[in-house]
Amino acid sequence: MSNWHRHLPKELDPSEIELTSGETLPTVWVSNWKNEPERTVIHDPSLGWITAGDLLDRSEVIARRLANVGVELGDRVLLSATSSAELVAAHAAALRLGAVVVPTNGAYRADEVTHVISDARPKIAIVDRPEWSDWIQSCDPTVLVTNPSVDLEDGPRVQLDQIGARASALIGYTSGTTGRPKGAVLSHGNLLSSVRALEIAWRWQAEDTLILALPLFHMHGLGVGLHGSLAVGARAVLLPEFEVNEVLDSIQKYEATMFFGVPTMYNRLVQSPRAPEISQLRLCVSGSAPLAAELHQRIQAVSGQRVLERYGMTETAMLVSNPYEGERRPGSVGFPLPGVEVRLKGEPPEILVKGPNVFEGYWERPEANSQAFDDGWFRTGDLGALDADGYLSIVGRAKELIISGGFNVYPREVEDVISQHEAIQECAVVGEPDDEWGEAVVAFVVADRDIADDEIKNFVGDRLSHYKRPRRTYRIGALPRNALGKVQKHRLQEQPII
Ligand code: MLC
Ligand code: AMP
Repeated sequence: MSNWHRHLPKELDPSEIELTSGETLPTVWVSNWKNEPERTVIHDPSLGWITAGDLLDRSEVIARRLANVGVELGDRVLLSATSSAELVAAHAAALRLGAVVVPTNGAYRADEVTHVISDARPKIAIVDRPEWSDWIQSCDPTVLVTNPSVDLEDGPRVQLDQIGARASALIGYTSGTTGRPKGAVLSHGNLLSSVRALEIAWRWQAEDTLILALPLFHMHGLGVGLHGSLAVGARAVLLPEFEVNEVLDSIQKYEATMFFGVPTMYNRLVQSPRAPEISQLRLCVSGSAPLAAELHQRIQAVSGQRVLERYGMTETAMLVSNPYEGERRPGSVGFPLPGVEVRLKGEPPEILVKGPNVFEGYWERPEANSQAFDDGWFRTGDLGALDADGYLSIVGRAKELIISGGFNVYPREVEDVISQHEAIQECAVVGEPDDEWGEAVVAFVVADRDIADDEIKNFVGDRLSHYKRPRRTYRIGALPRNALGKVQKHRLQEQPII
């Protein structure tokens, strides 16, 4: 299935499309910045508008500082901070130097941080949470820790923008279909081809202004929102958190044209009496989790806005999107993006993908890599169906994954923590349908005494990110198991609650 011509403007001949030009993210960004240094590109929450020239200079200064402390081509640089122009400059600096950025969720607690540190072995960590310093240094005292402004000594001039499209740009931690979080290594070619496809499909232009309230440490905010804006030479207004009135005020104030969000954000927006204000945007995109058809229709009823739903993954960047022109079908993710091939295989049918955007493998995980690919096709772990018009829908998951408010939660990780609780004999964690979060994390436990929801919530919250905490805990007599002793999660809801 590769009917991606359905994304192209009528005047564009498919043979003219070049997604992989051999360039890298920073060579494209730097060329834009040099062409128009006075142009405003990023709106920082406290500093206001930052120009292309500022980013060019600032990223060079930081790159020199990084090189001065020994960061070399291919070294990993961990980045985790609230959205700011400083973070953008640090990100660009690391990439310009040929280092590999490891974006890391700021909600991570000690064990999650030390897992990434010991696995990726970064040379430096640029973070804005003081408690992380101790966690990082306790795990690897050789990692230098600094803040997003990278207040290190200035260094001499260094060669920048020297690497090629095949060089690694990012390692995004994800559990994939199984196991502990592993690093998906994405090259510049992967990431650039993906934003080029979006540029064409979504008619993204230099005149656009995006309201970017997504965090800059996952594919959606970073790989789509930030990378796309910088590659197109457009503007992005960074909001450090998602707050409905702040988003709506920013749309007015900065004459925004686009908003990208997860379904939970749209659910909150549509409840505001000011929701009709989103009608003035040229494009609203939803992704990272299923957008309920009912929510899609409600947004349209309230604001006239036909949200464009798309589908992507950490390992692949963006894969499939509803069309800019033509029907944006509620409950469907649309057609493969330019360059992307999609097929369904097996029973139930799993979505397999190929394309210049698809990563080459997980960081130092040869075994996981051989399971992740099927004859060159990447196995998404998502189940799909195609309708008669060629629209793809995601109908389920073959992988054990809960998506809560757009963040991924791996039940196994939460189960491992709950099992350490003194009163718990065994437990199983699943996602429950939830109007606000899409899915809510809930735990079923076998315990020798009553267990309050808050007890498990706090126990997990001390050890894992806040969004992994079970919202509810149900005490049951025994976990349902099959003849082989495997827990039957689909039968948990049938169990009598004690
Ligand atoms: C916050 N909370 C969550 C949560 N976010 N609980 C479950 N799931 C979440 N995602 C908790 C808080 O800790 C708090 O708990 C309570 O819920 C209310 O918090 P809030 O202040 O209302 O939440 P807020 O900070 O506004 O965050 C909501 C959100 C955020 C939707 C803005 O979750 C978010 O930024 N989501 C986007 C995730 C994202 O970027 N995903 C992209 C992945 S890339 P308490 O106990 O204090 O009340 C990807 C690939 C692709 O998937 O295709 O894009
Ligand atoms: P991540 O590992 O954070 O990149 O999450 C990727 C997963 O998010 C995919 O494998 C899907 O299960 C899910 N996902 C992303 N976009 C959508 C969407 N539009 N609809 C349903 N699921 C989605």
